[in-house]
Amino acid sequence: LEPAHSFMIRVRLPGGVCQPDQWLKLDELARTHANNTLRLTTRQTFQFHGVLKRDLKATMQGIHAALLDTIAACGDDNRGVMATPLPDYDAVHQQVYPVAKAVSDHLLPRSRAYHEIWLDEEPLHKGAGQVDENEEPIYGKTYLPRKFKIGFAVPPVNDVDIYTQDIGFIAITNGETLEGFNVAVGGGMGRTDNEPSTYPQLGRVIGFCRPDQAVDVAEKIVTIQRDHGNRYDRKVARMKYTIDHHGLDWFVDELQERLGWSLEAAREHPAFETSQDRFGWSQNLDGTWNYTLFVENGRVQDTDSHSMMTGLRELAGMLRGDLRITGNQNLIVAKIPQDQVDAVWEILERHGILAVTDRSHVRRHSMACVAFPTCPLAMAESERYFPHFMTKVENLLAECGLGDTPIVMRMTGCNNGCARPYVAEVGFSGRAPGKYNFYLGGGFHGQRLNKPYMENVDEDTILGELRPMFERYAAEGEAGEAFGDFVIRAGYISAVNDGREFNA
Ligand code: SRM
Ligand code: SF4
Repeated sequence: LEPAHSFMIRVRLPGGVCQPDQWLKLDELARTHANNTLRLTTRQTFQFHGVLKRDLKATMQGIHAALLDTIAACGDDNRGVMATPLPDYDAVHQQVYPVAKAVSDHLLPRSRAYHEIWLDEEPLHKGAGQVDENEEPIYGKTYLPRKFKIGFAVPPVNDVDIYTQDIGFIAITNGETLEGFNVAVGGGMGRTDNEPSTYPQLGRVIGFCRPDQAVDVAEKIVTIQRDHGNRYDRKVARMKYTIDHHGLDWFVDELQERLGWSLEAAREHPAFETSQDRFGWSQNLDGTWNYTLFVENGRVQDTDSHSMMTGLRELAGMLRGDLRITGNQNLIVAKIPQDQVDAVWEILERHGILAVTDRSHVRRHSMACVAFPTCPLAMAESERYFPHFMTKVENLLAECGLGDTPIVMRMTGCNNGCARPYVAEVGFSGRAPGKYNFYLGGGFHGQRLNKPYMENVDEDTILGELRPMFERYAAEGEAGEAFGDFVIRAGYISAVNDGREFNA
């Protein structure tokens, strides 16, 4: 008998844009081969959980039938490329999205192994799965030392946490025209507990490139990391360590040499204001509408209180627009024609989806990673526990007179940082069942790292610590002052603008 091993499958979906017929196919696969849920991820794509080994191939072929794939969604290569999905900035989005897609396509592994293994393509030569150096002009035979991540942000919205990406492209616009991108390099979240040589880091801006130069810039940066990243110790193999080890000046020189030209000086852009999604209705330039839904921790499913999975299936079946997954695990029903607005609203209402969207600011500014029961690296609960924890935080905020204050809170089940907790104003990472490291002082719009405040503490301790901070914030916080800024000004924690200060 074949063992009932079960697997997670992650779809590749650059920029999070999904057509309604693709949604319908993925929904069908989730019901036939996975655990009846779709999981929207922090990198704007779908994960299936609980796919049995014997169903793997059928699921992969089903994903292929939806004109999607899972190539490079995992592995030591360039992962899913993120892009601000805001359709109501449509003129700019329409120019940024194709660049993000082009970078994603260009950095795909060229090997046909995926097609040979999953789609029954005839092996070209050698055995299935072998890599020929000539087939992989960018990655070579041994690929990258570690995973690699790229994002595109459109200021003032930092909904892709641009400074946490290995390469962050920040759109520079002139009115509705995209002029190019400021390029930030060397961001990343992953760290290891009790290993001070590891730390989260923020990307640093090294210059400006035009839209038609972005693919070249991305490729050359990837090759620097390929050639100079640490291949001996995976814990310090991400590009942030390569840059910190050799120095930013060395990196810029190396890039210039590989490009054969220099980046221009970085340009001014409107300040980032938020890392969150704009919930509710917004209108596009062409008169179509978008509705951004809060999907708690990205889990699309039917529950006792709502039938989100069924409702979104019904919606995808009639929608003449598209569906966009945000970097905050939420969903935008996008480009809804005027004559479908009432029908979309009726479906969302009838399935109880609107009621789930209408939650407190603090909850809608929150994210939790998957963790138990599917993540093999989890040390504590995250997705299943965080909603209960958030209810306690909401109550505490109300008791402290802070009402519906937005605070960015994020939780992960281990130190890897899949919900980007180290740029949250308040972050948690699991240490053991019921125990978390507690971080404070991140920037409201992802501009600053937080710092370890307490280690290995339980819920009572966390809430006990937060109460006096919230009370002081209510009494002493200045107008418009974010909680993450307040805890620094009030002396609870020091500011971390460079990851090398995180463990200090
Ligand atoms: Fe992640 C590994 C889930 C975004 C840093 N991540 C994993 C694995 C695959 C566990 C494993 O290796 O066996 C998790 C699967 C759990 C499950 O049951 O589904 C997992 N990561 C996720 C997702 C689904 C979290 C979520 O709740 O949405 C996100 C999927 C993103 C996607 O669609 O591609 C996810 N992971 C991230 C992010 C956030 C981001 O990329 O913006 C990070 C931090 C950013 C970064 O990479 O610096 C992240 N995941 C990691 C790491 C640590 C990497 C490091 O540099 O140390 C691991 C473990 C590893 O690579 O060794 C990891
Ligand atoms: Fe798993 Fe840790 Fe990532 Fe959470 S942060 S999904 S527990 S690897």
